Order: sequence, then C-alpha cells, then structure tokens
Amino acid sequence: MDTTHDIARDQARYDAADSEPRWQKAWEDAACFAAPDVPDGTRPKYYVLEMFPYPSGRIHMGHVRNYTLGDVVARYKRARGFAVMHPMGWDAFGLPAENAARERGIHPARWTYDNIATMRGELKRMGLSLDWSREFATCDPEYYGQQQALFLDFLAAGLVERKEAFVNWDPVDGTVLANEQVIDGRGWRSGALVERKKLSQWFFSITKQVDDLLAALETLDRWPERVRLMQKNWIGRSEGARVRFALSEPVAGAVDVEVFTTRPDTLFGMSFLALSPDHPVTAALAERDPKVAEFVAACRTEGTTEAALETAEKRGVDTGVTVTNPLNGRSYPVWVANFVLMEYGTGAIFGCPAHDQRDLDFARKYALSVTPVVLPKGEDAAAFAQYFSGADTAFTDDGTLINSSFLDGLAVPEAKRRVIEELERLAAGQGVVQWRLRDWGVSRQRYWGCPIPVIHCEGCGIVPVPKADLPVRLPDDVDFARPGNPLDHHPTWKHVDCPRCGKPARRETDTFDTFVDSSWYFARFTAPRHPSPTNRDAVDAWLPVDQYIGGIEHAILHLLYSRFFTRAMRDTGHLSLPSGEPFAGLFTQGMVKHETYKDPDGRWLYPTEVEKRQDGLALIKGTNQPVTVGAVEAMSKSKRNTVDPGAIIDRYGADTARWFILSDNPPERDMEWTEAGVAGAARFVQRLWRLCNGALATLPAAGTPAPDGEAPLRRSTHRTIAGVTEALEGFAFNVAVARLYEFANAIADAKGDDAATAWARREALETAARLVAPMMPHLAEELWSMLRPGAGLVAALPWPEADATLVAADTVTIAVQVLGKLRGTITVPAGASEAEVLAAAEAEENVARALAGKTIRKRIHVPGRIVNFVVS
Ligand code: ANZ
Ligand code: ZN
Repeated sequence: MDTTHDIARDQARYDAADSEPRWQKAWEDAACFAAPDVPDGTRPKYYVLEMFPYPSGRIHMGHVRNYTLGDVVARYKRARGFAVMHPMGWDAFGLPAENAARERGIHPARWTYDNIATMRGELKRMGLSLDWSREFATCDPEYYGQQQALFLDFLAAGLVERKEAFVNWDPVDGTVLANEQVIDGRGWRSGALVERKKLSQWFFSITKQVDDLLAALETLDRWPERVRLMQKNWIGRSEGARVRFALSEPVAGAVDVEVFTTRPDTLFGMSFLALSPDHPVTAALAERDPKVAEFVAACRTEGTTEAALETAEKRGVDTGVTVTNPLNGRSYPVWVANFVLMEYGTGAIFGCPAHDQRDLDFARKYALSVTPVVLPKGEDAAAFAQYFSGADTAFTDDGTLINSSFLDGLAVPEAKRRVIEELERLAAGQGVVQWRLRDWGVSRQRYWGCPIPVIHCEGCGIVPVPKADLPVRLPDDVDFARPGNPLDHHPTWKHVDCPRCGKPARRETDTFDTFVDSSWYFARFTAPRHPSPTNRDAVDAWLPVDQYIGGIEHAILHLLYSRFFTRAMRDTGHLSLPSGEPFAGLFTQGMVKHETYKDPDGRWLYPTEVEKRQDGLALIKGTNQPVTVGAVEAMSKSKRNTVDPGAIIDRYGADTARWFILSDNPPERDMEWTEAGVAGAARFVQRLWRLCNGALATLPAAGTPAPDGEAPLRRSTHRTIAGVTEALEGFAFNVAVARLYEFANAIADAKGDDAATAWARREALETAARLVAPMMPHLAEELWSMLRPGAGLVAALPWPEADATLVAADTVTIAVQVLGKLRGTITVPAGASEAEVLAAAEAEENVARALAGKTIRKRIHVPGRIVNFVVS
C-alpha cells in the first residue's frame, strides 16, 4: 500500500483520484481482461460488445452510459465463470476528418489519431474491463487492407455489382452529397442547386439475401421487438401485382407502362396513372413537351430520400398522353408526379384516390375523378358515394367491392386474388412480391475512407487489385484546397499499370461508405492482427456476439449491413456462423438528458455556468443574472446542456459517474443527468467505504469459521446476492443499485458486537465489495483490499453464491377460510409442517369462532397460501 493511500485512510475519506488509477494499473499488470485467442472449452465464451465510437474529439455522456452498461455485463459474466471477450476500437473514417482538413488545415489522419489518443485516455479513466490488446481503428491500413480483401472475395462470389444509380451532385464542389448534406435543395457547403445525376457505383447485393434477412428476424429472440419491427419495415415485403397499361401512342418505342400496386382490387377505381420524374417514358415526353421538362427539372432540386418526398408537397404535371385500363378498357390521363420514386416497384403507379390518401390529395389538387370501389362494412353505397363528393380522407381499410364489375360483392383479399387471375388471363399483369430493400450503394467520392480495390483499364475493363498488392493505401500528400475528391485529382496516385495487360490504367478513386467499416469489425476483434480477414478458429469460436449494446439510431442500417456481411463472409469462407446472425442479443440504451438553460438574452448556457440555489432559483455564476430553466432534453452541443465526463471524473471519480448513470432509470429508458444525482452517488461511495473502514477493527479475522448462532444480517446478505444477481441477469441495473442501497442500510443497522453479528458483518462487507464490483469496480477493489489484504483482485473472483436457505422468506402468511369464506390470516414459519399450519389455523380467534359447534369434514391446505375448512 502506498503512502497516499494511508493518508486517505487517516482522513477517513475515500479518495477516488488516488484509488482509481492504482486499480486500473493493477488490472492491467495482471492482464485481467485479456480474452483468450480461442476459448479453450473449459469455460463457456461470452462476447460482449458496445458499438464502437467515432473519434470525434472527446467522449460524451452517451458513451459513458453505453460503455458502463457493457462493462457491467462484462465484469458480471467474467465473475460468473465465462471466458469474456470485451474489445474496443474506433470507427475512424468519415467526413468530419475531411472537414477538419478543409477548415483548419489538419491532415485527416492526424486529426483522427489525435482524437483517438484523447478518447482512449478518457475511456481508460472510466475503468472499463476492456481487452485493449485487440484495439484497432478502421483507418489503420492493416484493417482496411483486410476489408479490401473481403471485397475482392465478395466480388468474385457475385455478391458485388457495378451499376448506375442516382446521386445528389453538387456541381460547384464537384462531389456527391449524402442526403443529409442537401439542405433545401442546395449543397450544404457550396450553396449550389443540387442535381440528380446518374453515376456508376459499386453495390453490395444485399437484396439477394432478402428472404433470409427477413425470415431470420423471427429467430432473434434477444433483440428488442421494436428493432426487429424496424428491420422488417425497412426490408419491406409487399405482395401485389404488376399491371401493364397500353399507351394511347407509343412513346420512344414504349407501347405500355407497367405499374406496381399492392391494391389491384381497386383497379376499377382508377383515376390517373403517374410516372416518376426519372421514368424513361417521362424523359421521352419531356423532350417534346417543355411543361414536362420544366417540371422534371424542378423535381431534380428536391431531396432524393423517401423522407424528403414524404414531406414535400405532392405536385404533378399532365402529359396529355393517356393509357387504357386493361380491365374496363377506359382511358385515363398520364401524369408525372414528384411522389413516385423511380427506385421502387416499376417507377409508375395507378392512382385510386378513394382508397389512397396520397392519391386523394393529388386528385383534389388537380380536380381528378374519385370513384369509391371498396365499401366499408355496414355502410350504405349511396351514402358512401355522397361522402366522396367532398371528402378529404381516403378509406384504406378492408370492405366489400362495389362499382367493379366481376369483383362486386367480394371482400378485399378475395378480390385481389380474382383480379390477379384475370390480369394473368389477359396477359396484362401478374402477381408479384416486391421488396422495399435496395442494394447497398457503397461508393463515396471521398478521401478519408477505405479505397475500393479495383483498377479501370481501357482494354480489360474492371480489374481487381491482386491480393498481393493489398492494402491499397491512401496517399498522405493530398490537397484539400481544391473542391472534389482529393484522390481523383492527386497527381500520381490513380495512375497505375493494369495488372492484367500492363498498359496504363486508372485506380478506382471512390472509397467505401463508412458503414462498410463497421459491418465486420466485431469479427476482426476475434483476431485483430491476423494476416487474412479472419482466423477461422477464433472467429468461429467467438461469434456470435452474445450481447451487443448501442443506440437505437443504429437499429436499421448498421445492423442490417452487419447481418448481410456475416452471411457474405460465410458464403466466401471467412467464417461459419450457422445462424448467419452476428448479434445474438441486442440491447438499445436510452439517451442521457439534461435541463436546458438560457441567459436573459436567450443564449444557451452550459450547466457549469449556472448555479442552482437552494430556493430553486437559477443564476449565472459570477454575474448572478437570472437564468431561464428550460425543458429536460437530450444532451447536445447546440443547446449546451452537456456535462463533460472528464470533469465529472476529476471531481468525483469514475465509480460515482458509473453508479449514478446506472441508478437513475432502467437502462433502456432515457435518464436525466442532475448535479443532485451525482452528488448522491458520491455520498454513497463514501458511505460504503466508511462502513467498511469503520468496522475493520472489530471484524473477526478473514476466514474465521462461522460461530454458533445466526445473526439476522446474514439473511440480508444472501437475499441481496440473490436480488442483485437476478437484476443483473435481467439488465435491471437500476434495481441492482437499489438493492445495494438497501443492503448498505442493513449493514449499518446491524448493531451488536457478539461473535455471530461480527462474523455476519464481515460476510456482509465482503459481499458488498463483490456485488458492487460490476458497477463500481475501483471501490470494490479498495474495499476488498481493506477486508482481505493480499487476497488478490475482485476482478479475478467468482460471483458470490446465495445460500438458498437464507434467501427463503422466514415466515409465510396464510389465508384461512371456513366454507370458502375468509375468516382470518395466520403467520407461520416458512418450514412449518401441515399439522402445525392446520393447528395454527384452527386456533386463530376468528376462525375458532366460526368453527364453534361445527364438525370439520375436510381440511384443504394449499401450502404457503390457503387453508379451507369444510364444515357441517
Ligand atoms: C394503387 C393503389 C390503390 C395503391 C390504393 C395503394 C392504395 P407498399 O406497401 O410500400 O409496397 N407505389 C408503388 N410504387 C411506387 C413508387 N415507385 N413510388 C411511390 N409510390 C408507389 O406500397 C405500394 C403502393 O405504393 C402501391 O399500391 C402504389 O399505390 C404505391 F387504393 O397502387 B398502390
Ligand atoms: Zn488491362
């Protein structure tokens, strides 16, 4: 024990600033958290992983919550005898590093690795039980080189495709923009009107797995229902039909337009046909009709996302061309409408305003016909038609078909079947399954990403970079002063000889979407330095991740892409993983919130600038100006309602921060960070330490056999073990914390110096040290070292076992009935025999009165619950 520690003890205060680094070093020296390369089978494996951070600069409270939750699981499982893998790394490619380069002239690599160094230091101060030997950043060439190797294998296996797709093109910056970078139709940086442009891009063929990606969701019983539903909706399976409508005149060679519909039953209620602005027929019509051309040009400046189209006003233009409905032979106008996406179905729809809200809005706006064809149950047809003479709300539920010829009288599902039969008979359409999921476009025109390892040769076409030449490294000397992709205008980097014919050729200058980097990092952690993407022994032994923890914001894309990647890696022999599923268990944590503050001029204030007085008044520190206290909101830089984890650790220590963040609410819910809450946690840290420190002199020697007689404190101890264990198993960490608060009270209340109590007190304190360990690991070590000097680390101890006889309730309360009517209750020892229970029941005052003068015919006893006397 070093001297600073002794001083702390003399002052009877626990000094986290002294203790925490000391224990962190002890864990590191003992390599407590190193996972075996391959679990040896003597212990079951457990892989716990938190979504790895983007190295943005500093860790925030969201990270603290996420990594504390993961650490509780890791430490608990380790104590339960599992071989635990708990790694950490950095999701290190991405645009902010390039922005830093453009704005401040710092090289993206320098910016990224500096941030990583800072954040690694911050995470280490939290006392997380991580295997740091496995750390990597996705921008390390060792990592992205293996990613390139995976890509080449996917390419060879037909899991990758090159095809044309629309992008948001910034004509001034000469770059493709992400949807979030298009603001009101303009590039976020240049302010130029964004164009929709077709580019050849690389796609991962995720749609090839669509059936399995959907079906396997059913097997993920340790995922939140909500996330499974989000995945399901994203994959979006729709059953419907494709229907061909003959054009009144051929347009650029096309004689008909095909639509996709999920409601072929409503074909007799058709009012118009609408084409996407990007539809080939639209393009041909635009060439001869300036009105159409103008409308299409206007649409190009709108966002390309579904969300953008969802919110944009529905607009259209009548092309003057008509189509014939194959079922009734009538003509309908062809419009071009901004809400029809080229990327879904066929890029064309038929509109049925009575039964589709969007179509109704459109029909009202342009005075198109509205014919109801599905009658709600119990509704009168005439009244319903009357309703639609003015209604603004479509009827989208099931009902009975009307105004629909051979479909009249049928229910919607039956009408769908009949109409598809008829379309197929007429050779005008067929039933189809349509998926919402698109292939995953991974090409990005950026510098700070993983280079896509192919070469374009005029003679040979697309040539994969030979594996021996991997990694294709990013050049260091890049120019960010020029707009566009620095890889593209680098003087030498892209000029290479074709690996096939040797003639001058050109490197692909696109880099991967950073979602690629995070789609397999969990597999790489199992053998982070291996010379190929995976070591089969390691990856097959460790995967799937048993518990994955992260934010709901990644519930769709990241998880879906990872699910694709494990399947693709399986198909290319990089792992076995029979289920194909990377994450057996998923937990999504809530957000960390804080009050918001504004000064008298309406400017946001940081919590550190505000002083909250006892009387509830809030003032600006220093000036004492009044502060307006606003809503409790998710911590965000823009509202300045953030609390810096580093400052909290400086002031209170990591254990206090961890304890508070676990105590406030169930981890899946949002929690509010408050100064009072942290202070309360800090007091509890001191309280536990003082309970222990104050008792030390009176405790029997460690390992003393139990004396005769049993102190009541022992029951508290073992019930706490059982309660905390159950809570940790169920992710109810706030409940575990609450049980430990109660336990501290029980220890404090157990007065008495008799041998049995003193022995029980040692047992209780030792147990407390071990039970708080997953949550407050440093304090746990400190307490343990006081109680059992030289007995090793808590981090290496097994989890305490509850003694079942001490856990069981010591008494039970039983209801006593006479002829089914409640007459009284009795309280008996938990282990009482039936004879004892019946005797006590008969003796109960009220019961005895009810039995007086009667003959007992039958005694019914449900142990622990009820006694009923049948009398006559
Ligand atoms: C006619 C109709 C009548 C429709 C009706 C709905 C109700 P989900 O469930 O998402 O698959 N649609 C088809 N392709 C589209 C595209 N590319 N852009 C925009 N909308 C498109 O939705 C399928 C429905 O969305 C289809 O069924 C079609 O409108 C529309 F009473 O066809 B429906
Ligand atoms: Zn060539």
